[in-house]
Amino acid sequence: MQFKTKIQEIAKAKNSRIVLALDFPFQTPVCSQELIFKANAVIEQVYPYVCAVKFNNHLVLPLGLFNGVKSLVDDVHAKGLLAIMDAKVNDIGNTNQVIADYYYAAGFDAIIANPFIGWEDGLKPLFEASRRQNKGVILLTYMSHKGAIEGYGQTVTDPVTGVSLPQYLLFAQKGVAYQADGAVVGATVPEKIKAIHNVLGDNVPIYSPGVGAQGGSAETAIRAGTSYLIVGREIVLAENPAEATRNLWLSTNNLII
Ligand code: OMP
Repeated sequence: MQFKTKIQEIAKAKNSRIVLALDFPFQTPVCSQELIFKANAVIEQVYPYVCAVKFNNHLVLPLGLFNGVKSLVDDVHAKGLLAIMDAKVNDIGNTNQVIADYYYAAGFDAIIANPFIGWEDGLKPLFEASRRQNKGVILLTYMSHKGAIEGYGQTVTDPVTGVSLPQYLLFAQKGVAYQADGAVVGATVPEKIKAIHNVLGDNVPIYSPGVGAQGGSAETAIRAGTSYLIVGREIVLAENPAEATRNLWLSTNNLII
């Protein structure tokens, strides 16, 4: 089963479109045991309300992939959730494939990549390696921060068709052509979500970070076409992560998936 189908089934069963971003603030000296304990505690509290967990450098750098993160990925799976690696893969194809193979060996179900690198000798080997291992590739399409306009928002001319259009719409078209498992579009830019959703239709689900800490609204994003909300600090830094997640779940679970 493809990653996008797997996550859809879990989301439907749990009536949740929330992806937990398991990001903790910088802290030294690194105490791996404490960090793993904190991460386990958050997973334990929020798993009933989420469909997946996204990992970032926040945990891979201090813990290491096989020394700490893998045990958390195992824990995520044991809770019936999927694990996404936010590697923002952005290199030549051979390097991308090695990066992905390590993350997949640690058990990750999908990886986030940057489409600016292009297909031949860039994304293609990554997609091929991912398909072979039945893993998903999610492509950045319009990021949630202000500076995203400088890259994802620029007007470009498609070298194949000669047509001028916004970069993010060209990335959306490519996401459909590559049969990507998802497109990341910031919850902070609902008008872009709408425009990208028009191109993606039901083929590629939208993942939106930027709710809460970055100022985006979950409901507005969903109404614009988002399928999954990626939420970090609003949950992880909350006094009561379970309550914060449950509140977000309650405010979004009546919106049709
Ligand atoms: P919070 O802002 O704390 O909810 O975290 C958002 C998470 O989504 C972080 O892990 C970011 O690195 C990630 N993210 C964005 O915030 N914006 C993007 O455009 C893309 C991502 C991402 O790829 O997940």
